Amino acid sequence: MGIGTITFLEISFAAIIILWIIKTVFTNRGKLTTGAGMMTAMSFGMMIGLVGGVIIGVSNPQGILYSTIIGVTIGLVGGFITGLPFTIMAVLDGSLSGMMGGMMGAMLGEMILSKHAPILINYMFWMFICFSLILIYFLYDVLTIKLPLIIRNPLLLVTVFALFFYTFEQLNIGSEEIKNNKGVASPHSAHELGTGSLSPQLDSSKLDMPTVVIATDFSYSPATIRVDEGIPFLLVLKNNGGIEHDLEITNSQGVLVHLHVQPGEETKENISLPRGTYQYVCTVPGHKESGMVGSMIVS
Ligand SMILES: [Cu+2]
Repeated sequence: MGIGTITFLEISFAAIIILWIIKTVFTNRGKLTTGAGMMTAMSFGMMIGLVGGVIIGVSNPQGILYSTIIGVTIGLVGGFITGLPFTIMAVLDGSLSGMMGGMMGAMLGEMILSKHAPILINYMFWMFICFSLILIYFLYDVLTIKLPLIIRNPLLLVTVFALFFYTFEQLNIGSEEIKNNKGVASPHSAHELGTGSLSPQLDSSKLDMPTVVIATDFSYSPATIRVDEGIPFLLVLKNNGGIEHDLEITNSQGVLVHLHVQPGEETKENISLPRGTYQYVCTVPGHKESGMVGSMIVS
């Protein structure tokens, strides 16, 4: 999934702002008050921790422990460095705020559904840009330095807004996708379980409603799926467990279905199977033995 819809241009923009803040703080050491130093270190540490933590949480497949450690470290380093030119108090303030931001960001990044991740990352990214600019205005105000012409130039604001709308455009594509997948969130699987009582209307709804199987550590819900022969359907595997799982159906000809999913994420595949009863299992070693077995009845 990487880092969502953040582009190279946006990353460069953020990098310039980060370097600018660090440069301003270091070149003006001694001229800034302890209060200003604490405020700078706290804001910067917290923001960089939040954004870094969210990005790590979303893109790191190894789980919340590593995301938290990396997120907290990013915030800690950011806050520490920014506090360094000031006092020990600013270093302490920056480091602790950075750790807090990193921890919250990582948790949020891990918890969010993968389809919502680009929206969250973009939101965090633009929040970061906005607060960084405010921080720059603050620093220059405290230093009573007139901002360089480029900042006072209205063109900068125009550029920022243009970039924002450019990203916003991409966000709309994201939400369009979410609208189309709305059915995924509602477990249609409950319908599949009650067989005899299904009305014709409910049957026809299978055409556009996906069949959702939820994997946990270590079972499938539902353990039995009934589908109609000859009608392709969307099989969604959602992982509510803490480790990776998959769902595989094999027969004598080989693998018919294979869906693999990381914790907190979901994958889907359009499938159509001939009449019969199929066993689906998780092929991660030991999982089948622990109970990750289900059956799909195609009739
Ligand atoms: Cu498994």
